[in-house]
Amino acid sequence: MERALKPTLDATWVLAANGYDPLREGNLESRFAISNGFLGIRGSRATTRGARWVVPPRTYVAGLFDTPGAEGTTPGLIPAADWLRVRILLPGGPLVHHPGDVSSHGMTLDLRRGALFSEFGQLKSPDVGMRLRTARLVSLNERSVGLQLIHLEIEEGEVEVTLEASFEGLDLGLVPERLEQDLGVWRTLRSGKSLAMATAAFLQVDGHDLPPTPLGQLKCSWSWKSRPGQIVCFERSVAVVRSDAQSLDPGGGARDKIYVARQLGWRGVLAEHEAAWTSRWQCSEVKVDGDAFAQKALRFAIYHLNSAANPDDEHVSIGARALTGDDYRGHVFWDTEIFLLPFYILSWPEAARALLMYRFHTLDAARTKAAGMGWQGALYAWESADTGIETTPEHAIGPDRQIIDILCGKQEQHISADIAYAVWQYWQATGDDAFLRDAGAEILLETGRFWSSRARPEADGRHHIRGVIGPDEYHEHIDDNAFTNVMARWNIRRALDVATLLRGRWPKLWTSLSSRLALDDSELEQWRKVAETMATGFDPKTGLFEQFAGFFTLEEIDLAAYAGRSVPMDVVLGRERTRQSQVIKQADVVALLGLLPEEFGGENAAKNFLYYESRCDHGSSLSPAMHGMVAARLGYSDAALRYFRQTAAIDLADTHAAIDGGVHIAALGGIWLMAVFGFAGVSLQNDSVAVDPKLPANWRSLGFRLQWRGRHLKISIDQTEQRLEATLEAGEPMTLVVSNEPQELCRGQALRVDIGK
Ligand code: IFM
Repeated sequence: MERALKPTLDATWVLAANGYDPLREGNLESRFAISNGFLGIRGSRATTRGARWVVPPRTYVAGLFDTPGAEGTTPGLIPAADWLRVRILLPGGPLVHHPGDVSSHGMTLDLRRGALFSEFGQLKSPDVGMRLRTARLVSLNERSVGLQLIHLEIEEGEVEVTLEASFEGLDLGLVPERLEQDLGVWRTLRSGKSLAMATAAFLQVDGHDLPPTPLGQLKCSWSWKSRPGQIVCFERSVAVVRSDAQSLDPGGGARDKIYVARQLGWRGVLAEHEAAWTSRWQCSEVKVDGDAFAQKALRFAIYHLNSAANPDDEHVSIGARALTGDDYRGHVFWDTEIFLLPFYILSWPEAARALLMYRFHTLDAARTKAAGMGWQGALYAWESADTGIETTPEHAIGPDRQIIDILCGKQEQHISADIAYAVWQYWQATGDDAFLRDAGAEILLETGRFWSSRARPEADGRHHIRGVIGPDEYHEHIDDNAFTNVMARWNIRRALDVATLLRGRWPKLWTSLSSRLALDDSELEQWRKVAETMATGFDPKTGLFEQFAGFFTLEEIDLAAYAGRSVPMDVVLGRERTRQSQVIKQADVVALLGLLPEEFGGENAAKNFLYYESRCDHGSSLSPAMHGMVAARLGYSDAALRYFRQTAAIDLADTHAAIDGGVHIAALGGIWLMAVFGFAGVSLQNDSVAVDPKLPANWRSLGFRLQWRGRHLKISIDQTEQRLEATLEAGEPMTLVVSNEPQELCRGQALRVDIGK
């Protein structure tokens, strides 16, 4: 076991933290979290810190939402019991890892193997000295299974030792239904779900099994006499099953899963998990030569992206902090479709499909929301949990401790177009017609229908969308937000495209779908008119989009004068003055440029970028990444690299504001976006993939793999040699557009293109 508990030696594949610093503890727990898209466990310490350990390490289960507080409060993810609790009892009392004992403790997150290791060099108590190594993982191969391994080497002392393994937090948030020796079954208070956790644990002393002493519900212990040189190996596995209907008892399923895990043994579970990670890295690794920090940032980002998704569950999506922390209570935002989906679409299409199916399964809730607000079609929840009903809290405490209204749940409506955008991108990139027929088309039609009813004709002959919030949340209740309106127009046009496509290619399906949706030609004609006359705020004289009606008349504030501030500008200026100013919270017109560059012809892309960049305070973690991607495409490589580093620092830098509430998964998706869509300049065309590299000066090369319509491509960009090499590793020949020149790519023939100017 000792060998298995040694992390990867190559320092570029691991994150390490030594010692103990109470101020950094919450950060580490988020950053060092492990997850497989179903289970997520914060990277908390492996041994008890005694009374100071007040919050047990969180184990999250995707989709386990409930409203445990007063009725009517916001639903959130409910943590499961902590199945990792271990106490080592010695004659003088339990062994406690004292916070002051900084010398001995190290934690290593192994990004390559997807596991968290810790090592306690010397744990000394008056009775005994020991070395302790631990590992924990949640299997990427069998997502319901978690594994904990502990290797103890006794260095001195001949005393009675007891290792006690238990589950903690048995009645925190969930109602216990059945607590047995090796199985717990709980139900949620209100949401009608249940959860089962089955466990099996073994302990060997010098290679001999020791029988456990059962201590009741999910708790047992082993006792032995220590002696110097003794090796003790402890293994515990857990199998977790969630049931979304309380009538179905998940206990049997959890027992079956633990039985299979026991048959495999910890070596088998570990081997399958590592093989699954190897295959994920094979598909998704991005290699940078010449910038060690960028390489680490990409590995860290891709580790969390691969950890966050679950291709086998269509009823969950990825929350703003994935399964790594409590912030935003597991709620799903546009972050998933706009910042994460591109990674999954191009490197893990099965995961992308499941994430979009979650939106299909929540389409009815989106229809209900639209109808409730007096519109047609589907308006998705700004914050969504399991059912898709709106879960944005209506109030929050502002920086000045005043209670403020949160209007996003009602007004941040661009989410519907963002989801449509992701559906279209997925279908374009995968050619998954079955998805389009079964789910995607309906999402596109119902969101297109929403916008066609939402935009109203006015005396100027144009359609206007009033009373919204764009991505820049400093400005509420605004009219004609360029991002919202242009995305809405794009959404309507794709809905019309999909109607034409279905009618032509699958007429029977079109007949049944259009009749089920009561969609006729006159309505489609009305959609067309709305799209044609949508107000966009574009001024052909200046080439600028006005972010929303009246934005140009607001107070201009020189953000350079506030450089070095540690809080967002709405805190510096106050909410009201910020609202009356041109200070922007995050990429808004710049996000539109990132998503629909074709709307910005000629010089307009650069003009809009430079105009809005200088007005943005990056008050959202999503903002630098979107700016970085756009800057990289425009060839502003130095600025783009600055944004890349700023984004990486959000979750990686110890100096950054606390990330106790979990990693910022959208910013991590943004790191991938900046590298692949930004510096490599990858874009999806109608019938091809395009690459237009503009690497930062210090990046000698950039390499990655992509999947496109069943093909597997490998692309390496060598800046030193000014050459791009592409290989088609699987699939039919295709066109790859390199720096605007179409090239044919066939299997077995590496394509080499000179990219020197
Ligand atoms: O979705 C974002 C939003 O754009 C800004 N506030 C935080 C949300 C979750 O990341």
